[in-house]
Parts: sequence; C-alpha cells; structure tokens
Amino acid sequence: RSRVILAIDEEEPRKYWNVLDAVGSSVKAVKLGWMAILSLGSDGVKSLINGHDDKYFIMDAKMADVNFINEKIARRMAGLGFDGIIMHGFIGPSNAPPSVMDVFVLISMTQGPTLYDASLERAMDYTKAIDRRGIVVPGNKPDIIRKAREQFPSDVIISPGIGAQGGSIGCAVKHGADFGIVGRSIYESSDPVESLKRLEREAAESQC
Ligand code: BMP
Repeated sequence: RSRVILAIDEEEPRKYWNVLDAVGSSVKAVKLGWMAILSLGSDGVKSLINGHDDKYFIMDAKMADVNFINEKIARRMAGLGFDGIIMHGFIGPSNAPPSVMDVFVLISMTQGPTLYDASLERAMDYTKAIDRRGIVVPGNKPDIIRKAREQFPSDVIISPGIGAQGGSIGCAVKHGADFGIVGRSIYESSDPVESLKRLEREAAESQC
C-alpha cells in the first residue's frame, strides 16, 4: 500500500493539476493547505478535488479557534470535498472537533522546539481527549514518533518533514508512522514519479 501523502503548496494554480496528472493513481492521498486555497480559490480547490475523486484529500487548516468557528470552517471545507482536516492539539479537550469529517490533531512540529515539545506529555493527553482519526507528528523527529505510537496505538500517524526538511520516510515508518507527508521532494523534483517510487521503496524497507 502507498505510504506517501502528497503535500502541494504551490503559487501557480496550474501546478496543482500538473503534479496530480504526473503522479496519477499512484498517489492515494493529498494534503492541501492555505496556499492551495489562496492560489486556486475555493472554487478551484473544489474542482481539483472533484477531478480526482480516487484520492483522499486532507485540508491542512491547522485550526485553533473556538468550537463554533472550527465547525463552520470544517463544514465549508467538507463542502469543497475534503475528507479530513488538521487542527492544532494545544486547544485541548474542551474544543470539540468538527463533526463533518476526519480530524487529524497536530501534537508536535517539524520546526522548533515549540511549546508542544516543552510539554509533550500534556499535549498528548489533550489530544487523547479529542475525537479523532489520527495525529500529525514530525517525520524528522523519530523519537517523538516512537513516543506518539506508544501513546496512540490505534491512531493513523501522518508525518511531514520528509525529504526537504531532513526526515527519512523509512525511519519515520520504522518508528511508527503510517504515512509520510511529502511536498517539495516530489513536486519540485525533475521526475516526480521516480521520486515517489523511491519514497515508497524506502517506506517499504522501513530503515533508518
Ligand atoms: P515539504 O515536504 O515541502 O517540506 O512540506 C511539508 C508540508 O508539511 C507542508 O505542507 C507543511 O505545511 C506541513 N507541515 C510541516 O512541514 N511541519 C509541521 O510541523 C506540520 C506540517 O503540517
């Protein structure tokens, strides 16, 4: 099975279509974020998602607002066709997750240290109280992936920071990640298909 979630954060609208055309059906999941909304507009994002109905789309909203705003934003994102949404973990258990799609909770970042790392145990406790499909854990910090996997045995763990930010997908998988999130190493590659294949091979080998 595929272990790569393709992230696209481009300026140019056409590039979103070009990259997805290039990788075709070998990519099963795509993460878009604010760059996609700003570059393509919400109608453009909607047609991109509609045009690729074989794929699972995650909106990297990194939401951290009060419940009723989170819910409104999530409803709009679901309307564009997104299947999942990313929210920050620090807002904690009192903020109910959006009810309209899968929620992935961010518990530590690829940059940093951030306050998440200063209080990782607490961040994980907060996250456990949120109804979720999975968690976002830095792919360039294997020790944090291992700790997260111990604490979240049945979550889907998705890990950015692979390639351009120094993380290895094989190492991330070895430490407990289910999927690596990869952006520039694929969409800025001169041969995105070959880069994708290499990443899938490394993930299957699961080595550091
Ligand atoms: P790239 O593979 O080009 O470095 O992109 C990483 C992607 O993962 C970006 O979309 C970024 O928003 C996201 N990301 C990250 O890099 N670090 C985090 O801690 C959390 C993220 O969502």
